[in-house]
Amino acid sequence: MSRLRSWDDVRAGWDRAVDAVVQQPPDSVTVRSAPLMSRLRAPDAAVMLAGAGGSGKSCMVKALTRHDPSGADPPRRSEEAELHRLDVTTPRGTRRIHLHVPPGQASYERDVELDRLLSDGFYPSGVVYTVAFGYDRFWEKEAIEFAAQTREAGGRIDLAALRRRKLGDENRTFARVCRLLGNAWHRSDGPVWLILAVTKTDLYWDRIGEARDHYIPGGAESSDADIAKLSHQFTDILEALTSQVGKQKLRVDVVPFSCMLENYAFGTELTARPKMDQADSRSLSRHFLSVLGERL
Ligand SMILES: Nc1nc2c(ncn2[C@@H]2O[C@H](COP(=O)(O)OP(=O)(O)O)[C@@H](O)[C@H]2O)c(=O)[nH]1
Ligand SMILES: [Mg+2]
Repeated sequence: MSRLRSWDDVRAGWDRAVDAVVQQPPDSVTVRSAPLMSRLRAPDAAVMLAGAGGSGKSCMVKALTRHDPSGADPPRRSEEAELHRLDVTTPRGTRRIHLHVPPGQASYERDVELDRLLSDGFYPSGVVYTVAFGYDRFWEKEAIEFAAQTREAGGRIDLAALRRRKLGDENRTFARVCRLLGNAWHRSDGPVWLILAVTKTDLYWDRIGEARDHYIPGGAESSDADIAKLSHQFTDILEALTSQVGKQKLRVDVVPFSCMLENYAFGTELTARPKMDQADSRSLSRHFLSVLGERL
């Protein structure tokens, strides 16, 4: 009988990804947009890329398909569901995947698209879920509201406050997606996988161990009581999903990711800068792709 993966195994996978930054692995997996001519071909796998708004989904798609994420079009709030037809080439061959990206913000469009994707009979065989350790971008309207609320409550807007707010939002979005996923995957026959992509790690590379312990059950508790509570909430949701779907059927990986080095700012105030260089960030992207390639 095969041994079931434990959370320690998941943690060891994370540590391998962190080591990859030093080792600079070669390219083993490449992704490109499917050529126009062959777009009608049925996909080998349907994959969903989900995560809260501003957690880095669009940048990840651009980086993985080798478009410069900081290039031409400015970042914007995604209102509509996107479908990317991608050819992923691994040492085992090329697989056509349909990558569905529902909008991340709590919105009517998001709910409709999530319900559609995860309704009876259709379910993704894999999900990449982006989480940003509280460094999700605030879109303009949200930032104004948050600033007003904080001022009214007599609070201070600092990095800790911004992160607490975003980690709370992240848990709510994750809970909703996991509820839908749990039901869809519970009914499905085949094996399924979830890769939690912990994005923007360049911004907190000096505290990368804390990010690991925040997202993988059984890690050390944060010394900040609010963060510790948020972490428990997150890992409870993850554990509930794995027990609902079953550890035999659901493979979970938690992998650090970074795809562009950009300052994190709130309004005009700079709150964090990248703490790694471009080569390290590329190594993380490459390692992430190799994990994705293994699941396909
Ligand atoms: N430092 C840093 N910033 C990132 C990274 N990925 C995304 N961002 C920033 O986060 C913002 C939101 O990312 P985006 O991909 O649009 O998020 P989405 O709403 O999930 O699609 C981007 O405009 C970037 O400013 C990253 O790897 N590192
Ligand atoms: Mg987007």
